[in-house]
Amino acid sequence: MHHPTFTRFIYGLSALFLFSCSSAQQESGETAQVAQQQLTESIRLNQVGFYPNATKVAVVVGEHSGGAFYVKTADQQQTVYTGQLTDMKPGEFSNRPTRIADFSEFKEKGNYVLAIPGVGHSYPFEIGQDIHREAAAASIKGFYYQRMSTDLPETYAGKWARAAGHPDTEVLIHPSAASEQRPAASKISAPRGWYDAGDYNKYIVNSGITTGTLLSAYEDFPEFYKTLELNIPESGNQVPDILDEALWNLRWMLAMQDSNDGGVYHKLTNPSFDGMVMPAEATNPRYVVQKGTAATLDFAAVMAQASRVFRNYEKEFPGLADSARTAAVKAWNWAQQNPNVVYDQNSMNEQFKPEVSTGAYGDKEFQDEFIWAASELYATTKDDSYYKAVNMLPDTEMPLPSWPQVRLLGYYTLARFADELTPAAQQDLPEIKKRIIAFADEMIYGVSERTYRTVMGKTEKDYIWGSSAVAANQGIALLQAYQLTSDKKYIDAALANLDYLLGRNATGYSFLTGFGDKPIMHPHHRPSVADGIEEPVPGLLSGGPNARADKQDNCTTYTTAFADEMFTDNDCSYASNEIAINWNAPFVYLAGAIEALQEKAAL
Ligand code: 9MR
Ligand code: 9MR
Repeated sequence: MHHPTFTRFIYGLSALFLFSCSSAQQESGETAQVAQQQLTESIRLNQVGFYPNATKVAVVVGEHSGGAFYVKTADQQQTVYTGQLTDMKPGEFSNRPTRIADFSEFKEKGNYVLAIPGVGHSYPFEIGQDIHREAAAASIKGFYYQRMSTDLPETYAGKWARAAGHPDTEVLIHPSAASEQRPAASKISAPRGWYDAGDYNKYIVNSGITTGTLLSAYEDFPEFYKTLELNIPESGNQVPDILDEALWNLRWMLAMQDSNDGGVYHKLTNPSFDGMVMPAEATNPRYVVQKGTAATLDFAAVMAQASRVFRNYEKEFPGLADSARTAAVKAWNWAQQNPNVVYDQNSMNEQFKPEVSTGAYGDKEFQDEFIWAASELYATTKDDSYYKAVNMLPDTEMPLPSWPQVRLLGYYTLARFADELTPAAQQDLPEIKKRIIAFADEMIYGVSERTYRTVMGKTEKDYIWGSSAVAANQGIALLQAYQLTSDKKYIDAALANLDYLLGRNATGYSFLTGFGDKPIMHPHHRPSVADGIEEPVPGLLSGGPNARADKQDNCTTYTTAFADEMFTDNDCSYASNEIAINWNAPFVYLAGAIEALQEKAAL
């Protein structure tokens, strides 16, 4: 049985087989010349496909004389569109020659390849409506595969079925987290949640932005998500699957709050990373560590948002919205009393044993967490005091969201509920909207001059650890501007970043497992490494190129040193090829939002 997310992959393989057969029977003339072309990885395009009326761009990399390109039917029998490559431009980071094939004018639905004499033909791709629907669904389903404390039976997980790992019902209080009511080595129960990434720990800070982004996807596009079925155990209940999935993590997060004081533990973790084994085999002791301001405020924000969202599902989850709201308020109050508790793993390790060496997610600056938590609490309760408790516009910065930087998540929420807010926020809203639009304008400035024509890759700074989330979060910011203006240029730019993630990039990979003809196959992801199945767990987003990756993970398989190419599809590479929930979530938003908006934007 083929898993549905692999159909495009399988299709690609059979199409390649077709090409090699057809090239055996050659005719003469130009058509035959093009038909002789072999598959080339030098043509970079969204390997999943294109909407009929959207911009359609491929980038051709390498020495070449230019001239014509051809869009041909997938069997290569018919040329359906002829265009001219642009003049050569050297890549911004590598200096490699690049040319653009723009076939936006061609709008017929179907399956095609792009062929360039002297270069070869591209992977087959599809033009059609709903072209990213499967990827949008699979990237949420990716969270299901990350579920802790439960079996993944074959009915839902297909060949990636596995036994439950990490019950987390007897979690030790680490000495750094000891309190009078909960002394060191006493136990709490905090099951469920998602594995953070390729490792088996769960971290509140990273869960915060992740879960918030998924809930925002739903809040922005509820009608779309009501129709998106994922084949998870809860499918078929009255609740959209994306919310059922989010709830798996929310239930865990709730258990991370100390009900005695409202503070939230920074993470639930082993002392050190597990080996590359399946979840059920990873049985090291688990701890909750020190409470912190970042964790507690991120928790407050997410619980306030969850309360708002699940208020509409009172019948299915009686009391959930109230519990989430109470938890959010308690967390907020703790942070008011403890506004500057940094999680500093090194100094914690100097004081307490056992030492903890798993992911730190140590943020030292909490202004943005206060803004986000205040925005969510205010939007949910309409109580002015939250809004007034923080300086919402402390400076003119518009930092792209990432795990240590959540200011804009607050602004997005304020913009989303602009019409329902009290006068306290009304005075700032025009400015907040203006800044979101200006931020988007700044991102798209110069994009048509860039070699890959994507917002992603404007500067080397985009290629950090988890750069795929930079691309996806830029896409989200662009979509906020689209929602505010209905100006198509913003959704076009967001779509170009989705093209980037699915193949139009300097590495030539599709970064979403199971999608495209050259998807990553060897992510740093323990189940994918240990399960003995060739294909990695589907619907997971690789971190992507990272200018400093070779120095961070010391893998020896990097082949270039250029920022946009510093990537290796090898499971040794946690600095360029790990998967993580905070990278998947913005992909979910980006792909889902574009699907939801395709009609309005006439894509
Ligand atoms: O598997 C770990 C991954 O999730 C982290 O992102 C990464 C950086 O903290 O560390 C990985 O674990 C490695 C550890 O740091 C060093 N020894 C090898 C571990 C597995 O490759
Ligand atoms: O995403 C995190 C990245 O910003 C940091 O530079 C990196 C090193 O501290 O850690 C990344 O987060 C990892 C976390 O610490 C442990 N789980 C895997 C995460 C993704 O690699």
